[in-house]
Amino acid sequence: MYYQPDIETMSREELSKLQLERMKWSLSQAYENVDFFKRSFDGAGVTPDDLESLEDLAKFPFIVKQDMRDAYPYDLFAVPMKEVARIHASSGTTGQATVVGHTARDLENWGDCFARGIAMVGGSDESTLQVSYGYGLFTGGLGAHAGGEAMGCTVIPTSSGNTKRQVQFLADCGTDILACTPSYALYIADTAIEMGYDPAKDFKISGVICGAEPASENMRQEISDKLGVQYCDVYGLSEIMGPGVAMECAERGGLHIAEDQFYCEIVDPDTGEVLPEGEWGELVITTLTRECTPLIRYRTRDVTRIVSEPCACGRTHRKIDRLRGRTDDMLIIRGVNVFPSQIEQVITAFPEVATQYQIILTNKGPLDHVELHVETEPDYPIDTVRKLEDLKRRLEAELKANLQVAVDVKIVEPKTIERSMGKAKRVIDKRGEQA
Ligand code: DLL
Repeated sequence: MYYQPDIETMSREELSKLQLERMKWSLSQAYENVDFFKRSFDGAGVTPDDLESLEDLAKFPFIVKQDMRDAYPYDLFAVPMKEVARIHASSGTTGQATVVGHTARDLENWGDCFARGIAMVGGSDESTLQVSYGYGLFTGGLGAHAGGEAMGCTVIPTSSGNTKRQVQFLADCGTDILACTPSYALYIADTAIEMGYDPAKDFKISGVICGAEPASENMRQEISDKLGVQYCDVYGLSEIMGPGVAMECAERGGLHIAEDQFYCEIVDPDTGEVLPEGEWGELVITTLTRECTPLIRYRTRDVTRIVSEPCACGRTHRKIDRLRGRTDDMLIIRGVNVFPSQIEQVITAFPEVATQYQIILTNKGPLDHVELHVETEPDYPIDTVRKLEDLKRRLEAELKANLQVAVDVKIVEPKTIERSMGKAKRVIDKRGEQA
């Protein structure tokens, strides 16, 4: 039921004590060993000695993604290279890659964090875990793998890709738990169905551990129904560790933060002020145990809120709500703020429409123009222009009613939007491109 019951069900009082002790250690680890933190704390007029309570953390300056890029590759490391067991790096598609190092102890903690989530979907040392996240510099594959090994599972490291073979392993090797992105889970489920299986009946699988990108409630439901599984949402980011920073138990209603390892705050993305508990804002994370790359108040740009009501599962660690998206993914359509996941939630309520879509942003004069490409489901053939126009009109009306935005819907043929085996690319920004 639990992987580390002593830690996962610790009283709030004990947990706060542990967090404070570890936070003091982490601030010193950063301040004494990393030039960046020495300069940034000194600039703000604070030293680790100024931390007497957890709330005092708000006196310390933030670190942002650009600081990590500037420190490329090793300037944020707090230990000598001899102690660095592995490095990971973010993809760098939006700029210079950011490199993060892990000591052997950091890797062990990471495996433990992910293993807690395996227990949350009912896994044990008797489970077979198929890891269909990509292996490599991306943290998905190796992070989930470490969790499986920590738990003592049989791990099948299929990595992402070769989807028919993924299905074959699910069918033949008795996979209990599948770990991959939600868009890939859906692709695997659809491929299995196309191959003539009914995964919910034919496969042993009982849980999926999906993360690395947002998924709407309808998309999660579709994955759970098609595969016949419990859905566990896993959150993480390469800067902070990788998958396992927070994971969702069977009670749902949010993802338990590994609070013995990470301290979370929610701040106003514009002012940086810490917001009262329960309010939505930007998640800021401080690592409490990381030896190689301690990060103090890292601005994740992820939008969520903290859920602190006690959970029926017995775990005492607070939760973050399911992520809405990233502050930098937020579309501002004629003044209205919209996350792609909100668009997904609206369109996936239409049975005629598949859970695959793309948002194309262009300029029309001075205004942003939003075109939404959606596919029809093969089971709902749209054979007349009138039916097609009717569906388009209903989709546009529903988007307008729910999100107050005018979106130009384009209905495309089934299976023409590119499928993803990792993180799906939902938004294509062509603003600023020459016509
Ligand atoms: O995506 C780590 C990971 C791998 C998490 C596998 C979960 C499963 P990065 O590539 O650094 O690391 O991307 C991190 O992905 O800041 C979020 O914006 C987004 N993200 C991660 N998990 C979720 C989730 C990995 N469960 C960025 N829901 C983060 C929504 C997520 N977005």
